[in-house]
Amino acid sequence: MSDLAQALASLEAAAQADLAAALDVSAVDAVRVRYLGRKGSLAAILRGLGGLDAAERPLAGKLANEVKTRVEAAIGTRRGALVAVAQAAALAAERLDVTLPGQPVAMGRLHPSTQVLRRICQIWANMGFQIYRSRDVESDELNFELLNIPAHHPARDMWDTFYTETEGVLLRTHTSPGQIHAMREFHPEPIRVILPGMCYRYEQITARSEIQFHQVEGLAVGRHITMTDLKGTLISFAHRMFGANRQVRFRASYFPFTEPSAEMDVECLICGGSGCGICKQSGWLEILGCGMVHPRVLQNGGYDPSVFSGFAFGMGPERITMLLHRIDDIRFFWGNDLRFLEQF
Ligand code: 2U9
Repeated sequence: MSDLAQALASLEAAAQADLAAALDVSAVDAVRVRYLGRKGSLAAILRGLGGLDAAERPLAGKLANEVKTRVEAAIGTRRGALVAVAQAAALAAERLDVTLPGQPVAMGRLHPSTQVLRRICQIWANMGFQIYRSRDVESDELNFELLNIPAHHPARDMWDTFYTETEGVLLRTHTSPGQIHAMREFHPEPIRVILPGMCYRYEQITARSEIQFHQVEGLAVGRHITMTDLKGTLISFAHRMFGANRQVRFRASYFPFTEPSAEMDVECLICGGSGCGICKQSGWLEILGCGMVHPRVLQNGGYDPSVFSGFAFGMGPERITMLLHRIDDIRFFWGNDLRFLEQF
């Protein structure tokens, strides 16, 4: 027994001496392995416990544990001190190197419909049209009445509307009320404006229709503006937007605020006119509505329709984005799904 106590005492003394001599963390770790490791000195002593009398074993085990605990504590203390010294030395030596390359930041980008909306606006700006913004919450008067869509007129069925709890206040169903604002602001000067913005319709959400979507509408008012100006201007837009060689065609249509009214198609972007699933085998894609501003609407804007005339048009950037990128479901636009958005 006293032999064992002697061996433990000298083990502890040797470990303390080695620790005092250890000048870095790896030297301390080597001390741990040497004395406390599985093949270390303490393990060797403990294997000798088997040779003791059964009565002596508990006391011997206790002694060995006490030595082990003290040596472990000493190792921890020495290690902590050396780590602190090493850190202080590193801080002093390793100054901030501002020439190192920075951490790359994950860049966001514009929503696909914003990208197309901006391209459309840029083309119209290049053609001399000024961007005119107006409110999303509108009056019944501007959204409908002044656009020649009186209450109870069957044409109102073309726009399913979100009404607010305030009588006569609604979410605009098109950007057209902004054109009344523009006319009333600028008359009797001539106008060339485009109106990009969000519109709202109380509709079933399906692959083809959403309750919110953008529109870009345009308006030109002046003296001697004719249907020829409308056609030439819109053809020029289509060539800038879809390519200089694209065929376009106009079809007669109906809108309450224009007379005559038309829709413009471009040669199918997918098949080039030979017929495919996207253009329903027609070879044509409808991209906008247009017409000569109805005299009553000109009058509501403050212009004398016997002197002034104008043309107007409207298009849906989401629809155009879908055609350009072959997106087959409009719900992707406001679905906030990164798997969709990160493709653009
Ligand atoms: C005023 C005078 C005339 C704007 C027009 C259209 C035809 C049209 C739709 C196309 C796709 C909207 O996004 S869409 O669903 N627009 O077809 N818009 S003429 O005419 C106006 C507007 C205001 C004072």
